Amino acid sequence: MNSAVNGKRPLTAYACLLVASLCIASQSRAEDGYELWLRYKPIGTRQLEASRESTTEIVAGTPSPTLTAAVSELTRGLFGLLGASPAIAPTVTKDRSILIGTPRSLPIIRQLEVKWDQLGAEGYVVRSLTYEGHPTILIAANSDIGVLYGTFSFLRLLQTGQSLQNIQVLSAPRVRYRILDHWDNLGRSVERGYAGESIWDWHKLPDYIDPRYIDYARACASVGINGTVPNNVNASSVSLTSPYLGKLAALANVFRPYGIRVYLTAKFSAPIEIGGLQTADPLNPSVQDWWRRKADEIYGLIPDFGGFLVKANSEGEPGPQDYGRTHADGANMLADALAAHGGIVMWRAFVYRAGGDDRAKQGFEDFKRLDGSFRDNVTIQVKNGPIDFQPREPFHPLFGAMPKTSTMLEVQLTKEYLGFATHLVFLGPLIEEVLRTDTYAAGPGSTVAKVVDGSLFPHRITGIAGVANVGSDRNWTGSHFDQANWYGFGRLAWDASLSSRAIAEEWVRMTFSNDPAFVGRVVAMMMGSREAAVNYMTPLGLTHQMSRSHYGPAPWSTGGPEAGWTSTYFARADEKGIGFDRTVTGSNAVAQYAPQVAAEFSSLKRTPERLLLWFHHVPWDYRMRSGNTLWDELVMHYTHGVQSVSDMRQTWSSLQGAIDSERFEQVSSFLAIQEKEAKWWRDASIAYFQTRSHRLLPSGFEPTEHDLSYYEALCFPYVPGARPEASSLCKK
Ligand code: GCV
Repeated sequence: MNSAVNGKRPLTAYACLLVASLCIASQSRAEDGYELWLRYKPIGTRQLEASRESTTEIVAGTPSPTLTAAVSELTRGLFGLLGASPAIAPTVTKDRSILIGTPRSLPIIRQLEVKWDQLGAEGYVVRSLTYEGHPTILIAANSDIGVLYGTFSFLRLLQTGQSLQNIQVLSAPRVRYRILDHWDNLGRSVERGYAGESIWDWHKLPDYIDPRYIDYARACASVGINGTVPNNVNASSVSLTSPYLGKLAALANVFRPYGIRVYLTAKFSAPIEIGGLQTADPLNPSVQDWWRRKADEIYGLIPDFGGFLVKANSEGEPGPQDYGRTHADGANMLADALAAHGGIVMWRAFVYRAGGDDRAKQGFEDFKRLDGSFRDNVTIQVKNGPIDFQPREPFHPLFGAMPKTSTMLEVQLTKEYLGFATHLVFLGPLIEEVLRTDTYAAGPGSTVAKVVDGSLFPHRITGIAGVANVGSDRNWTGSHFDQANWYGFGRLAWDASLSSRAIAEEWVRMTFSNDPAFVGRVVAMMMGSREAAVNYMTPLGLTHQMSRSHYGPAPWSTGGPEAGWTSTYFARADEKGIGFDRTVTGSNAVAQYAPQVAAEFSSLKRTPERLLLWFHHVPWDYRMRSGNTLWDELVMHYTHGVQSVSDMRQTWSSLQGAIDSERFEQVSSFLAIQEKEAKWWRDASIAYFQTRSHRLLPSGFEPTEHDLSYYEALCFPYVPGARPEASSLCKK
C-alpha cells in the first residue's frame, strides 16, 4: 500500500505549494533573467509527445516539506515544458506514472532494483522502467533531499532536450559541504558585489520573507548547493546578536526544505564587542564559555545550523595571533563550542602580513606547520591559488600539503579580478583547471579534486565554497552570463568529474535555447572567454595588475601601506625583464610544492608558459616556444585577448533573433563594454611595460591608442563592491 494514503495531508500540501510557486512565477517578467536556468519553457514537439506519454500521473511518497517542494517543482516543470498537468495520485492508477520518493515514503519502490547503497545520503536515481507493465519514470533516493535533487536532474534532462526512452541516471556527490559564501554586509552593501544590493533584507527579517529567498533556494538546490553563509567574512559581531540570530533562523526555515543549511561568519573579537569581555583570547576560559553559550543559543533557534566561517588575522581582521596563539588554537576553540551540536568550522587560510618576502608564501607558512593540530570538525578553507582569485594562478601549495587536516577549496564566482559583471567570463574552465591539477602529494594522480573530496587523505569534512555573485539585480548576478558561474560552481561542486564544456552546454540549453547552432556558438564563446580575459589582463603568468579598486589596469601601481597590494610588486618589470622569481634564486616559493611540481616550476624551460612570469623573472629577449621573444609574445597575447572579445561580439551579433531581445540586447551592450575595456587593459599594460622593455611593438601590431600618462590619469573612485578606502585611491 502506498503510504501516502495514510498521510494526513497527502494532496492538499502539494496543491498549496503548487499554487504558491505559481504565484512566485507570475511575479517574474518574461525573459528578464529572473528565472535563471529554471525557465521551463515549452520544449520541441517530437520530444514533447514522447515525454507527455510518460507523465500522466505523479505518484509521490508521504509529503514532507522537501518532498512537497520536489513535487511542486516537478509539476511546475512539466506544466511549463510539456504543457502537461499530471494528476497527483496517492497510488498508481493510470498507465503512465512518475514515481517519486524514498523507500520509506513510497514503499512500492522498494521492490524495484535500485543500487540504494551507492546513493548515500544525498544521491538519487532517475530511471525509465516498466512498472506493472506500464512505462514509468522513477525518481528515487534514500532521503527526501536526494529526491529533490533527482527531480531537478529529471527536469534538466527534459530541458536539455534529451530522450526519456532510456534514462539511467545514478548520481551522488563526492563532496559533503557545497557552500555559497556571500560577502554581504548587514546594511545590504556587498563587498566585491556587482549585482546590486544584498538579497538579504535583514531589516525586514524575520517578519517579511521575500519570495526571492525561496527562488534562491530552488536555484541552489537545482545544482546541489547545500549551504549558505549569508554574511561577509569581513564580519560584523552584530550578526551574532540575538535579534540577528532570529532573523537568520527565519532564513533557515525557508531554506530547510531545500536542503540548505545556514552558517555564519564569526568575528573573532565578538566576545569583546558584544559579550562585554576584556579579551578574545581563545585559551581564556571565559572566552571559551562565551562561544559555547553563543553556540547553544544559535542551536536553540536553528537546530541544523551549519557552523562558522572565519577570516582571522587577515587584512586587519582580529584573530588568535593577536594573543600570541595559533590559528589552530582559534579554530579549535570554536570547533569545541560547536561539536556537541554537530557544527563545523571553516577556517580560512587567506592570510598575509606586510613585509614578507613573498605574499604567495604566507598562507602555507602559517598553516602547514599546524597540520594535525585541528579538531576533526575543522576544515581549512583554501583559495584556489596562493594570491587572490586572479585570472590565472597556480594551485595553492596547501592542497595536499596537510594530509592530517581537511582542506576545502574556495573559488570566487563574483568576478572581482575578472571584469566584474560586464565581462563575459565563464569560470567553469578555471575551476576545472584547479580541480584537475596534480599536486603529486601522494604520487602522480593526486589531483586537487582528490584532496578536496577526501579520497586522497580521508577526512570527515569535505567541501567546496564559492564566493557568491548573487545580488538583488533582477537577473540575480548582474549579467545573464554570470548566472552560468553560479550554475557551473554548483555542478562542479557536486561532481568534479564533469567537464565545464558539458556544464556550459546544459546551461545554455536551459537558459537560452536548444537550437544546436545557437548552442554550439555560445558554448564556444563561453569556453574561450576565461583565456581571453587572462590574455588581455595578465598573460603568461603575470598577476594582480589591476588598480587598487580592482577595476581596470594599473601596472604602474606602487607604494601605499602594503606592497602586496601593488602591481609593481607582482610584475617586477625592469630593464632586464619581467616576472617574479619564485625559484631558489628568488623567494623559493616553489619549495612549497611537492618535489615533482617544484622541479617543474623551478625550471625556466619546463614551467608551462601560461605560468612563466609567476615563477620566473625572464629577460625581455628570452625565446619563447614559438620562437618569438618574450616581449613580442606578451604584446601578442594582449592583442589576442582583445581580438577574442571582438570575435565574441561578432558571434553574439550573428545570433540576433535567436533569443528574446531583452536579454540579447543586454549581452550585446556588455560585450561592447568588455571590448572597450579589454583594449584599455592591452593598451595601458603595453604602454607601461614598454617604459621598462624599451622595445618596439612587433611589426603589424597596432600602437597603443594613448600614451601612458593618459591611462595613469584615469580614475574611478566609485567602483561597485570596492572597499570604502578605494575612493581615495585614485593616485598611483
Ligand atoms: C572579503 C580580497 C578581496 C577582499 C576580500 C578578501 C578575502 O582581498 O579584495 O575584498 O575580503 O579577498 O578573501 O577575505
